[in-house]
Amino acid sequence: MTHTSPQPDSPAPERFPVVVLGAGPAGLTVANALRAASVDCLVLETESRQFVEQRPRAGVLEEPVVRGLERRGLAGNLLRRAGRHTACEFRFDGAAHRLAYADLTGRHHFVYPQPLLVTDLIREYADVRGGTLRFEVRDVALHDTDTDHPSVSYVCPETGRRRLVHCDFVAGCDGARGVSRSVLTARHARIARHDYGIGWLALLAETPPSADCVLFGVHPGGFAGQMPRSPEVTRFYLQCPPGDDPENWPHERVWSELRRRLAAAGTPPLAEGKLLEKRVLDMHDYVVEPMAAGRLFLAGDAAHLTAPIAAKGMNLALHDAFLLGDALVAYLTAGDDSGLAGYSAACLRRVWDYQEFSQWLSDVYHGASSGDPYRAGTTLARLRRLFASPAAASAFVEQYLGTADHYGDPAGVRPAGSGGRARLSRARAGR
Ligand code: RFL
Repeated sequence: MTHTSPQPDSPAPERFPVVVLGAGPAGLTVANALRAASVDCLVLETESRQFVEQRPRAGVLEEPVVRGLERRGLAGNLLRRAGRHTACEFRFDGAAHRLAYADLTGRHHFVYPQPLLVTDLIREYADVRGGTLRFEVRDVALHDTDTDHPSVSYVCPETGRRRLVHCDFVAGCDGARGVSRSVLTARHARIARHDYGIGWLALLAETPPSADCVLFGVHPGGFAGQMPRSPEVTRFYLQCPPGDDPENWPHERVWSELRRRLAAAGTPPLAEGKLLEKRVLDMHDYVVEPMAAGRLFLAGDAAHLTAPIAAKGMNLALHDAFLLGDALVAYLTAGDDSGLAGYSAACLRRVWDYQEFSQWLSDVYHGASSGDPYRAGTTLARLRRLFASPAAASAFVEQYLGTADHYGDPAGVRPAGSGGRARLSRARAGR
């Protein structure tokens, strides 16, 4: 919420050039970019450090994203420890069909669990680059983001008192359940939503993966997926009715459905293990457009959600963060506002492309179980085409790996000094 007249009971308001909401992949990457350029910022996070460093979520990273992290000095551990995926496998009609994308393109995916990346980014920002980060803050509120003197207030966990922080910019990286999105959508932006009408039971199991790559089981009984996370832990998905109760899925039912839907001749049996996480995701997407207004810039899940169908959410969050971090640095160190002016449009080109890919892939995953013989037939036609036509395979792989070069300059900003401070007001009006 934007309150025009905050009434904090903090005795001494603070000041930082940038307040970043959220210590997820997006917020921490923006914050690290700022600290690398000696720009001060404050990261506010509602959860504890331990919680965000252990929250299991994504694991598949595109090569261009890893290169982006590497260029910013943020990929040391990742490059040492991440797995490399060079293929994925579709299982349908009782057979396994391997798509060896590295052979086609020379490119691969990295597999690095999100909690490890978040741990690395926090350590680099707070412990190495000396950035300020406050965990477990409550009741975060944004103020005056339409003006050039915005501020953020929050309730301090230690004292229970509201504190006020003045700033030049707010980076809203507070995820799908944060507060910054509603500030934009209340007056400045529209939100486009898509509901797939499908649930996925998301599972983490204490077991090694049963194949060296991602498995997609396209089965009349429903989609099933296997995503390796580490030698000890594997993520699985099972299509289920939206809103289903995870308690409807006891251990035996989970493993027998996974075995049934991922069955393929000549493949090793699934290795069963203890289920560490079991939750139902109602598959939906949204996009906030534009992603910025005034002095508030959204990044990551705060601005757009892609259901984990194509493993794109964390990748998009990091693409946004690269653009936003570089744009803020260019403005705050050299008065160049071109990156900020073009930020939303630059992000949204990729966001919409990935949304379209998720939809396409959802049709493939869920067509066979739709109960509609027409959809089932076209799904199988798409799948067969992937393995019969090199052109179809290349088009799929380009989107799957995020390697298309038509999104523009990944740095997103002109060299510092090529723009002018005077343009920020035009940019604000134009968004
Ligand atoms: P995050 O990671 O949610 O971080 C936002 C942070 O903000 C905090 N917060 C606040 N902080 C301050 N003030 C407030 N008012 C706040 N409200 C909330 C939150 O506690 C949190 O720490 O968002 P970010 O940085 O945009 O990153 C997005 C990614 O986390 C997300 O897109 C991915 O996890 C999505 N995703 C996947 N993405 C991939 O690219 N590849 C994958 O393989 C993949 N698998 C997945 C996924 C998401 C999943 N879930 C959550 C549905 C698998 C699953 C199961």
